[in-house]
Amino acid sequence: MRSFTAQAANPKIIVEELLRGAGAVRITGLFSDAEVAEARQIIMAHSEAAAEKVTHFQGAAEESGTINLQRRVWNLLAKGQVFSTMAAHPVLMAVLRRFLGREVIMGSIAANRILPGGPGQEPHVDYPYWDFHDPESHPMGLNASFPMNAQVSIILDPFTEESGATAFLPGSQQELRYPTEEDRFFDRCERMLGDPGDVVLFYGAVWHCAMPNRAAHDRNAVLIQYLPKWVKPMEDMPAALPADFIAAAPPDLRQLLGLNYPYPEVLDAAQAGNTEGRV
Ligand SMILES: O=C(O)CCC(=O)C(=O)O
Ligand SMILES: [Fe+2]
Repeated sequence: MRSFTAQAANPKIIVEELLRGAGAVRITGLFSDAEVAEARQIIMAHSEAAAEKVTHFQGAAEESGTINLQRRVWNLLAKGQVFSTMAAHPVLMAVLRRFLGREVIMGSIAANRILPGGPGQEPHVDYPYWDFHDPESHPMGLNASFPMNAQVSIILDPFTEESGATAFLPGSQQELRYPTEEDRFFDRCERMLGDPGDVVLFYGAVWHCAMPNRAAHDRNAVLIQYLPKWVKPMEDMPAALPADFIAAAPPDLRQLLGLNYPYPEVLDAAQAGNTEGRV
């Protein structure tokens, strides 16, 4: 996986790497120690209760009985200003705008905390591809040459092989399908290693999964999903945020929340109560 400093994070080179290279890049040192500490503290506090929140890929966890050791914290924008800063970081926005279009939106921002002893996941592809076991539920001819997802993992604890750094198979994004046993994912995968404050940006069509945490420390990351403006977001963030948060949101954040994109709209004049009509 190629690594860039924030200053050297050239969107053109990174987008090429996402589409036709490994499918993932690291950007080092994007967030300060203070930002990492604040985000981590909020996530730890919100995930203290052992109650497991819904996750989409429990996989091995259900079998091993370790379900409480992988915890999600959803709707992070409502839980601390630092998460808005992270989601709309200008270095990320420049890459994402090139990759997914200038009007890119956010589909989800959640934390994944894997406690010591916690389980990994099954290799998968991310929303909106994650039901790709059933390719016929998607349009005919869909392929990976134009992307409908980008994932950002903001690393808040050391991501090592031992602590369960995300595994991925470089180049697999080009196939746009689910891995099977014959793909021998776990024999061939690489790991998204990094330090707190680093970011891994990947195309969610690349086969990947969280790995078991065998370290003595928690493994926290903020996971952000970005989508083209017309893909239905996974989380209904505007509905989950207070009205005053939305009223005060700066322009990039409004865009990420999907507030600039008007569809679906009621375009029938009578229904819209618009006596002058629209067309
Ligand atoms: O936390 C990780 O390492 C990856 C999580 C992931 O891929 C997912 O939940 O879709
Ligand atoms: Fe994933």
